Amino acid sequence: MQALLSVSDKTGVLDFARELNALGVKLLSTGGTAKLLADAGLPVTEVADHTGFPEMLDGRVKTLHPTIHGGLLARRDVPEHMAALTKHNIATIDLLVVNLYPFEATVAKAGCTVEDAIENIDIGGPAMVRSAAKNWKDVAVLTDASQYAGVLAELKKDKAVSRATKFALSVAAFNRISNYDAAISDYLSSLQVDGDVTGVPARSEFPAQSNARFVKLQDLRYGENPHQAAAFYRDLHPAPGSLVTAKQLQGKELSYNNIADADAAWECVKSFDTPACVIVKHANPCGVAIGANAAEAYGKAFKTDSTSAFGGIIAFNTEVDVAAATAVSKQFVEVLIAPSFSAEALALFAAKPNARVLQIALPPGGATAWEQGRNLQDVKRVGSGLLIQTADNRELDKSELKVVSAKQPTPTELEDLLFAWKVAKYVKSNAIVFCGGGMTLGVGAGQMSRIDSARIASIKAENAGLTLKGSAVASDAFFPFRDGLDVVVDAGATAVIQPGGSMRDDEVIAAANERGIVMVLTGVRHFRH
Ligand code: 93A
Repeated sequence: MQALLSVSDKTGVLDFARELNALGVKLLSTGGTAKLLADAGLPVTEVADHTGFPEMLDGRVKTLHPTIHGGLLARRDVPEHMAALTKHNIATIDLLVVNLYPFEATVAKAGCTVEDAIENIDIGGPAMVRSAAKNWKDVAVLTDASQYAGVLAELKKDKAVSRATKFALSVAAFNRISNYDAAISDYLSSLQVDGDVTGVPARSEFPAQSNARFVKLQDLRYGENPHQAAAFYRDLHPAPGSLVTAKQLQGKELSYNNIADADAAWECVKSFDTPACVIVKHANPCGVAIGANAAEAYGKAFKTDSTSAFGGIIAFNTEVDVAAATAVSKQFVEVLIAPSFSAEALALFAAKPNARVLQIALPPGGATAWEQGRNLQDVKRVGSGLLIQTADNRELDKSELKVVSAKQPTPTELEDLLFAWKVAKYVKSNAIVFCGGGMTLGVGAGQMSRIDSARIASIKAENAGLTLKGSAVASDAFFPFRDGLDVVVDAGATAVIQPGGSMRDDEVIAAANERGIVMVLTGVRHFRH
């Protein structure tokens, strides 16, 4: 077995090479790495001696030679490949250890010149890594010191590196190259096009291009409207329990709007830890409820706004059993989402072949645990730019609530308030959400003025024949004036939850006291646009 070691970051490589040597592996190496090994007394052949071609152009050409790439790329199972190696007197290279010129670290240094940056673009290293990674069945390619120990353990135990490890190393290698090239591309793109490219470029903390990497899942028939083209991508490493991990069990192909609405419904429903149902229409929940089981939660959610629920996206955070399926199948449903379905429930939906049924496993440890850990990003396109922010995954703890009214909330009111607050986070701003008894009673979404959202929410409750008397209401942002508050109290609300923080908080709190209602401040805002 022959190994080629060529590393800029020499951490751990000497020990690794020593162990390889002890296992009888022949060592090939480039200038600096070879010197390190030779100085430590290891038998090592310089690549230049191996190829018979000297390093040249200040080291720009070291390993770019058929003797090296032939040794890496030849398929051991193809006799013609092996015959070609013999003909040209090329020995196979079975283990490649490369880490690249430190481009990222170089450009991160204050005062890095374009020249410095360019000289740190590694060419020969990535070329070898790609050759080895392509030929992963025959070559183990190590691109990071953290991989040395595992490979060594396998070599000691089995005298070979397993197929699974070689494949994993190949994937890691291509990921590394891809990130490396992205860093080069980001840096070069950040240079001012008409500026002095030989000077010190202005470089911000954030790369010029997003480092987000996506995998295309499918082309969509069209976008938000039929004249728009669209495709669906997922993050390279998606969060468990996210929409992109869904398995479609039946139904027509998902459309752009289906996917957007399904995401809104799923994100909302999975934030509850008791059986819950969320019905979404045009990106807003038009009914949200919790219940003893899926069927009860659905029944309550449907009641909020049965008109809008028609053709809606319905999501559950619990198994859809036959009772829930029977109830749901009475309405026209575009997409149905749940972590699981009973066999009878699925049989019931089989009779509705157009309904899209998605199964998504809940994330381990709960949605919020995962999202907080992952710091997911929200991206919004603006003109030829991007707005990127961390996701709004701020969950409220009861202890953060501040009762500012004279009247204290009862335990039931507190529950209703927290429920309303949870829902308001998923309603487009300005959001006003009336709730009671673990269900939404009226949802006012997406209005330019808060008072209009309040009016719409109460009109909708009235249309649905629901009483708002004694209801709890959540407002996603503070009341700028008392007028919005008066509308919700006139409609019947007796408890309000809102962030607070308005210049006129005093006036709004005084109004709450004047009207004898409970007011709770969260100190957190949930704009959603
Ligand atoms: O200048 S290069 O792009 N040309 C090459 O042919 C080449 N071969 C290996 N850089 C090249 N390398 C890189 O040299 C490796 O990727 C590694 O980072 C570095 C190790 O050089 P040394 O062993 O001389 O320290």
